[in-house]
Amino acid sequence: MGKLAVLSLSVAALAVLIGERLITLRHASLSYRELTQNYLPNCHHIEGIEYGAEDITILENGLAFLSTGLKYPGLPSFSDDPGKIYTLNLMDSKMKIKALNVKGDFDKDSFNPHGISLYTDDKDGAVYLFVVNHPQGNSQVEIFRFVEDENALQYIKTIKHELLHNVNDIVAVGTESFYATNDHYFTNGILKFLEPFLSLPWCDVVYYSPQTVQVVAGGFLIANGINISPDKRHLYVSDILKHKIVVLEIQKNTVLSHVKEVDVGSLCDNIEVDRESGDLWLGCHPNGLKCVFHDPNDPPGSEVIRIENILSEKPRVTQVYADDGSVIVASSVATQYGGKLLIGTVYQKALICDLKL
Ligand SMILES: [Ca+2]
Ligand SMILES: [Ca+2]
Repeated sequence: MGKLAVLSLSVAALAVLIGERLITLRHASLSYRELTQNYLPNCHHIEGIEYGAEDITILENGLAFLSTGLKYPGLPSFSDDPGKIYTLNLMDSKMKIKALNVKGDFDKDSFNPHGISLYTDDKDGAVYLFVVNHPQGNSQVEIFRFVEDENALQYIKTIKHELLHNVNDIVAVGTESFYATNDHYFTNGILKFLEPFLSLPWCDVVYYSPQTVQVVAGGFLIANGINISPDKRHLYVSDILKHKIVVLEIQKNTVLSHVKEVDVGSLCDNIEVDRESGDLWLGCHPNGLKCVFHDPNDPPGSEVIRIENILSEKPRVTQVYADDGSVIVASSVATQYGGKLLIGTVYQKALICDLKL
């Protein structure tokens, strides 16, 4: 075969591959999906949140923690200021956020908080906040103790490990131990881009304790949110580009078994678990491409999905809220407390609504 023929065949093969990839990505990002509005009563934006509240979690007493100001490579961000953690007391009708002051030897200027998780120590009632942090684009986990009477975080320690290379979310299971999701396998920029483009399912879940660090589950396209059942027996992981929540059973901390996958029909990001019912609340991106490219004239929408009875044979998956982006853009987390639903976003506002009875 002549050189020209080889070249022509190679170009044709590449064009077919790229075409096939674009079709696959169009399906994975649900970019063709039409969203029907599904509103809740009495929604209003939370004053003071303008640059995202990517993750939110709530203490048993109704105090919500909001991780704000994320700067994530490849996604829009609209402020150069360092990120902050805020609290919002859902038992107080004023609904005013308060910035948590960080005490101790901690670099606040490079704080870039992402996924968060609370852990209450049964022994003394101390509350710990675990925060995924990306200073200078790196990945590490910060552990703080919450000092309630000062509305402050006492810095305790930073955890870095080669297995914790692209951490997205965490769930704390002890005062120094947690499970974490990596949302990419590669750390190099171009390879990171190619990974979802080629649908490489190489993302994983890592267990960390001071004694053991190891990969405990793999095969995710993009492992995003993670959380745990109230009885601490099951982990839930969102495989965002597969539109699935993966259920894993914890045999031992480092031995997990795959139980099932539940289709959610949306790109679900963080997972919050109702401590009484065990229901999962998911902040989801109804259209992944719009979320990445963010055209203000055609903004990404927001969607909240609830899963009831996830461990039963017939889990119930319900859409609780949907907006085309005219109210709230790029929802990444949803969590409820006392009849209120809080919705946070990757790079825009946060919303609070009344749940329908
Ligand atoms: Ca989280
Ligand atoms: Ca996330």
